[in-house]
Amino acid sequence: MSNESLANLLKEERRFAPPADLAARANVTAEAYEQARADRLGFWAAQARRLSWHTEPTQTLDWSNPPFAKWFADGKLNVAYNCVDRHVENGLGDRVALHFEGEPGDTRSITYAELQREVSKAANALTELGVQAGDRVAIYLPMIPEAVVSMLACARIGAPHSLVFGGFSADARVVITADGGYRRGKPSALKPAVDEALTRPGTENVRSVLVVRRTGQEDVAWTEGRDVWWHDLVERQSDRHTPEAFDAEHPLFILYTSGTTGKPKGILHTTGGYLTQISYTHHAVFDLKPESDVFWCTADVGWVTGHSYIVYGPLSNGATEVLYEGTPDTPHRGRWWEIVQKYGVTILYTAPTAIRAAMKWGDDIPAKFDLSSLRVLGSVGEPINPEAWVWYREHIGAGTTPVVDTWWQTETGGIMISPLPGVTETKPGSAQVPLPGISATVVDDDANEVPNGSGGYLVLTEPWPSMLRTIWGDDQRYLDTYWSRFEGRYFAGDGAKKDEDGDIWLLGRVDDVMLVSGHNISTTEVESALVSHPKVAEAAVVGATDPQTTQAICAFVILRGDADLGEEESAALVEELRAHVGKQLGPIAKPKRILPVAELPKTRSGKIMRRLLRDVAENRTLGDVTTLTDSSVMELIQAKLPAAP
Ligand code: 6R9
Repeated sequence: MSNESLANLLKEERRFAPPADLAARANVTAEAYEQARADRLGFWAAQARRLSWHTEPTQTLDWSNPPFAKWFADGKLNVAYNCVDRHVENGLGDRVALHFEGEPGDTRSITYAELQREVSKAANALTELGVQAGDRVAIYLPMIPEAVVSMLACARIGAPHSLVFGGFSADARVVITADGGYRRGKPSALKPAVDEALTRPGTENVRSVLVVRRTGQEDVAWTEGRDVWWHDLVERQSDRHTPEAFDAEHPLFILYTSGTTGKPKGILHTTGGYLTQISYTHHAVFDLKPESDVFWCTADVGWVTGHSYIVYGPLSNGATEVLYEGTPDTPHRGRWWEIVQKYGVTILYTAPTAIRAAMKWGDDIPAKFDLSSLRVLGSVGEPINPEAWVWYREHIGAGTTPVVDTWWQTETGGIMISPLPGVTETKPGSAQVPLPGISATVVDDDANEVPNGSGGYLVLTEPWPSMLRTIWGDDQRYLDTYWSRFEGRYFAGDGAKKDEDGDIWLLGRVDDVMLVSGHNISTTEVESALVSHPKVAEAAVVGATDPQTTQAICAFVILRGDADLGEEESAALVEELRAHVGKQLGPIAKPKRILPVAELPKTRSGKIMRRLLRDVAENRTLGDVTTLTDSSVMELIQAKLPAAP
């Protein structure tokens, strides 16, 4: 990629200062950046003291064998104790930890004292099933309290969990699942997928399948001797359990990345450094005041966002949070806003895909609900188009609530680049600045840091506490994937640019960058230009092989308000959109083809699978579609496609 690559195309000049009252009471001020700059390791050692250690660490970072990091290596702690018991010991047992809202409307509020009993029973149950420290447990559950309880029970006994999200592989001792969950108003079975997976090779170690009854479907296939109901086993356990302290580097979980290309990577996270950074970032980025805030992260617990910002961050900080099982449009398109109103949610953390869907459904829907409790809004998962960012602030945040665009990955464990709501003057569409204690920059092909105003590759230049420790069972792949592209620096795989102030803008995965007549063009910028047109709700852009220009830009767009156009109107709109992009970004970025579609292919974490759209644009047979939320989407898109020009 050349230095003018990922060219500085889109000009976004809107700026939003932090609200004065929030800034005056903010958990973290500008001073934190100074402290961390002066003594990065001292800064993280201080953050580690947010936790209760069984044995206080005397070491901070051991980087003697890079890139294999050890953080707080001589410390010992128990993660579940930190997320549950210590709050009860501190007199907060009656505080609600989880407000659970089931999709059919059933609800359950669980206090920290209740959570302590539930986690203790589940830990005792796993022990009865023979699970010991170091044994793996696979979890495949809907968004119900038992998912959180199971994860904490595993952490409590030192059994690394692996949440299954999409494709199933169960190299574990025990699998925890449910008969089913509710999605889009209907019970949807889960256990058959587990039963099927356990017939495959590599699953011989699974001795038990622990099954939560969620939907009460009648015909649950049962393997005697292997399957056991949660309500039979867990309910009869003692609700007391003494947590054992584990080494700071004891494995906490393995999470398989969706792997848009290639075979999935098992990302390993460990105990002390992970919890330190997750707890700190949740406190800093969301300005969490545990005594008064109601936090809601809408992610699935099976995604890293759910691990870090439903389970470990909020609970380590003693937060009260919402856990919602279902989809945003069941039974109606105002469901989320109804939940915000009902529980008085103050901090909402969601993904751009959800924001764009809400935009498409119309401003009038959130306007029907009282959203005045909200005081911080977060975004994660993809670059957020400036238009979606501004809509989020305007229509969900009453035009006053700060929006924090948080960049991070499964591999980074926690948030790395983000504004701070009481400090940063925000810019729509930019994650802006590395958090205190985090070092990131943008480099060119030759590993030189690019000047302000230029683009290149995002790299992380110093180790951080919640970094992945390796790819499970494959140290070489860990080295090759992340540490070989640029000597001594972590290669994130994302394109980025620095603006004139040195703030960072993420431009999408480098695999998605398009090469058009010798220019590198970012999919994100063309998508943002399309979304800034009033008729476009969502856009996905890919580069399709082209004999004249190397690649040609091909755009798939979802129109706002479900507009259904005739052929002529549609052709006119396509021309209008091409002109609009040309005006915003220059003629080179004009899409060659624009195709209105009803849906886009997405992973369960809301990321657009551009690889599949590239297959369509190049008239190829589709690649692997197993991580799609809805595989019928691709058929609809293909049916829409005229023969290639
Ligand atoms: C947390 C999570 C990681 C990839 C990452 C990047 C994209 C996430 C983003 C963002 C731009 C943001 N990504 N947050 N891009 N701005 N705020 O999403 O983890 O599922 O592993 O994905 O997601 O491309 O490299 P994961």
